[in-house]
Amino acid sequence: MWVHRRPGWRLKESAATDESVYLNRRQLVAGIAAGSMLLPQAAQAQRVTDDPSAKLYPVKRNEKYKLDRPLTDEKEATTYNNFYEFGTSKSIVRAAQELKIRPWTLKIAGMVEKPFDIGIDDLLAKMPLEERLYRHRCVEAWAMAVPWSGFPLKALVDLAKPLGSAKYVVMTTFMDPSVAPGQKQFFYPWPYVEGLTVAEATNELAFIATGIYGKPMPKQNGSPLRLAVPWKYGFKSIKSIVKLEFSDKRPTSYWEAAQGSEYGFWANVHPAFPHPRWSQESERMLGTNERVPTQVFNGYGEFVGDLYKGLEKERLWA
Ligand SMILES: Nc1nc2c(c(=O)[nH]1)N[C@H]1C(S)=C(S)[C@@H](COP(=O)(O)O)O[C@H]1N2
Ligand SMILES: [Mo]
Repeated sequence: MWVHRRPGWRLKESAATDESVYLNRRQLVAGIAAGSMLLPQAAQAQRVTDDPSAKLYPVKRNEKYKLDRPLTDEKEATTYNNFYEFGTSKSIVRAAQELKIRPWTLKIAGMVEKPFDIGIDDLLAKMPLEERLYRHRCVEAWAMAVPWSGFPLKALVDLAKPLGSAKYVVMTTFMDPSVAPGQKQFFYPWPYVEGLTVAEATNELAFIATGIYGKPMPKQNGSPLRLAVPWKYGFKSIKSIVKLEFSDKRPTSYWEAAQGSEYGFWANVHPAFPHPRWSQESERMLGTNERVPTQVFNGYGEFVGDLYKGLEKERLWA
């Protein structure tokens, strides 16, 4: 995932992240006081969090969404990231901790009955939270399988009350170069924007993830609101959303604006449509590095295949 001016994907793949970022500082101090740095596993795993939604998790798993492969190791899925706001490498965990996730306001705008703002904690209290096991396939050909917590995007669309004339849902990431140094790079079309048709957004698979592995979403994975559309390439799954706008015009999404010859609006996964610079026939699982064949719609054709009937002339596959 790069434009020719920024060969970020060629950077080292090792996502070595200093675990100390995650240690609960009080436990760390207590550990030192007790004369031992050997914290129990559970304490090691516990992340520092300024996220007041922690008490909401874990949420009940919806067993309808099955995986064909083992879950990716939590450490891998939460330390190997794409979040260009914080840098073009995969190791942006530390930089992303600068993001302030409270207060956090989501703007509902555009073609709706009545535009409104809603605070993240009010929204979380209104939405039907559940856990889903989903695959994730980055256009760069790495993949993972993770337990997201969150709610169907349809529940949020219903809350927003779009007008019948709205055709697209346009989502936007926060814009603040003072916390996200990547946004100082003028040749990227900030802020990050993504869009779905209203039909896609209300498909049962479209999910707003607010947590992962039974805990609130880490900042590096797109806290506090992040899209998960597992039949599309990963770049559609926009992170840290601040605005949901309804429109009758198709938006130009971030990667389309950055490199339209390589990334399109629909970006549905298909093994037989190569990226101009690499094959999409297989993918590499984070953690195990196992190579597995890529599937049409990332294996979710039974849910979403009907969405594209009559659109065969479009560039449906990234
Ligand atoms: N705002 C924003 N959202 C983003 C990105 C980004 O750079 N900025 N990267 C996308 C890409 S290319 C992928 S593969 C996924 C990565 O999500 P993860 O880091 O949680 O695995 O986030 C997507 N959402
Ligand atoms: Mo990606």
